[in-house]
Amino acid sequence: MKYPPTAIASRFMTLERHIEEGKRLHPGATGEFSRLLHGLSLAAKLVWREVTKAGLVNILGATDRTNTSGDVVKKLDEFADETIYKAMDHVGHLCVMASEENEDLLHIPEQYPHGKYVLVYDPLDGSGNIDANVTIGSIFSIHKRITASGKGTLQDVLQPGCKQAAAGYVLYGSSMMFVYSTGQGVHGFTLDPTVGEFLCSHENIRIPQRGQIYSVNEGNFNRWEPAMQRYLQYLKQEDESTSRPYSARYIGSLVADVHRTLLYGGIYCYPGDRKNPNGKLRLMYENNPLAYIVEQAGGAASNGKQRILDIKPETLHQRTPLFIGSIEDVKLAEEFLSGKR
Ligand code: P6P
Repeated sequence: MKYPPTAIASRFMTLERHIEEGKRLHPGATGEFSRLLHGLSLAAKLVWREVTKAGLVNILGATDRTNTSGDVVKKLDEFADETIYKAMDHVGHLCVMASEENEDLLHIPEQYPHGKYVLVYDPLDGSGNIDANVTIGSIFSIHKRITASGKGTLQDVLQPGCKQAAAGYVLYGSSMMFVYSTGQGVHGFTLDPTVGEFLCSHENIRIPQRGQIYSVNEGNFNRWEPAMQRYLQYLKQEDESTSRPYSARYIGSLVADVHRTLLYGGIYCYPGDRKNPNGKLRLMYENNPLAYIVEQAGGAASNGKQRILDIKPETLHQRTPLFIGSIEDVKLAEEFLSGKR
């Protein structure tokens, strides 16, 4: 062949073309879905533009608000939340949205058509790291509505993660990445800012069956249940035959820690503890979309006892513990937590 296929494909495999070609894999796909994902990629670029100049303009720092989860709301949190909502509210394919930054549902303005999808998102995860210029990201989850028509309801939103139609995340780091899945594997795109296009850089990401990295905030060690403490001590023991000790990596930005786990393998844990029995991370717009992505890449995600994607949500901002990563690592964690080890 005149040109090596990879060189040409990545240069011309834009996110838009990938979504379009993926559409052909979905019988009966109407193109609504593609326009939805395209709208999200536009919103991501608008957020990226502010994130990259955050240090230069007065958009760093915190507002005087805390959100539903008790986190201090950063100015960029607010900007990202509003940007995603306004980029998506008029596309005509959504019946309702929900976001970490808003207690209640985000309804579609009356004047715009209501579509058959639901968007749930964390506009800027890891925002505690913004002022330190550490990688942060946006996380999104898309469901098909359950109600027939009109204004979307909580019933349309509170669906188990296994019902997701698509999920993904955006990384605002050393480069900007858009990682998504519609159930046909996981694909990563890197923004080429010179042309403003997301180009395919990570086609069909597969997570290693087992890794040698654990990612957890060990500052909470003394609050953990003994089984969780035993699990971590096991990973730190010297045993070449089982490739231990593992290395510790913790960025403190969920989307960055999970992305590294997706590429390198290993496990990210945010366990419950005696102060916060359900941990810190939210099911609907953090754990579910990331669990969908990691499972699509051949990994696993559990709350320590149950598959994340099988959890029936009760409330919009509910938290669950999270153990996510290589399938063998998540299984081992569950064995410790269930007392089998
Ligand atoms: P801790 C950021 O606020 C976040 O929700 C995740 O991005 C991150 O992984 C986690 O909290 C860090 O929490 O308790 O380790 O500081």
